[in-house]
Amino acid sequence: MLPLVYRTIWISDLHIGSTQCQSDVLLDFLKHNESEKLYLVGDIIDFWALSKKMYWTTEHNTIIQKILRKARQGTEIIYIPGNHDENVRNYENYVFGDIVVKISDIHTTVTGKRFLVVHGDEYDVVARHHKWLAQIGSVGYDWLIALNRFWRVFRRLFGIQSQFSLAAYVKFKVKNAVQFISDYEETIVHTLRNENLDGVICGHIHHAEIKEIENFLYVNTGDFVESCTAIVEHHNGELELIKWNKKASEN
Ligand SMILES: [Mn+2]
Repeated sequence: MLPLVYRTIWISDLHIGSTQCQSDVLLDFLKHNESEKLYLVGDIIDFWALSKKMYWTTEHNTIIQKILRKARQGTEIIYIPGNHDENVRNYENYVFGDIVVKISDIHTTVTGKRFLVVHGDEYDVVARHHKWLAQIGSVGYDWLIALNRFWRVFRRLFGIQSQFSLAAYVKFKVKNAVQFISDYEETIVHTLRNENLDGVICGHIHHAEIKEIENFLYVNTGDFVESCTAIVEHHNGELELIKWNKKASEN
């Protein structure tokens, strides 16, 4: 299968160096998708996780090599650090193996639309003011839903009568997660909508989206931890959300 070629690709929240990174899917994505310009929108290498436990597989090495090779072969690569790789923020405008580090960037589409590209943790009130809480809160709610399903089966199997309703707890968590996402989107859009921009392209909350809010395009790249998503710009300037799974490339 020939690689798909886009004008621009945005990926974020890869969390390389943590056990959470879906490195096989990510590598497969990098193999089958090329672009003139590639944005790495933060939380690329997870230094938080690495500082707790050294975890670096050969696949993680291959991913880094693959990205560096793209840069060498002419893809313009811009690395915008996130909060899990915030130490890279000290290297603004440095060039590492043809990859430029920027705190944020303005991307202009082929049709002239202007987007601020930023990781986005600065718009997350929780991450900004309660770093420890954000670290605990990074447990995904999809995971809770799976746990709830398991708990229900388990209870039925063993006839357990439980006062504790995990379902209610999960519902509460999910409601909070949904509320968190909408608060985040609202904060970002309200902060940026008078800045002479057509929209924002960010990551951070691991929830991919292309959505118009009050005439402002809110775009989120998602992650390669749970959803394995990316945002691409086609040669006509159209933005698309892509969900990658390994099977898609085998056809
Ligand atoms: Mn982040």
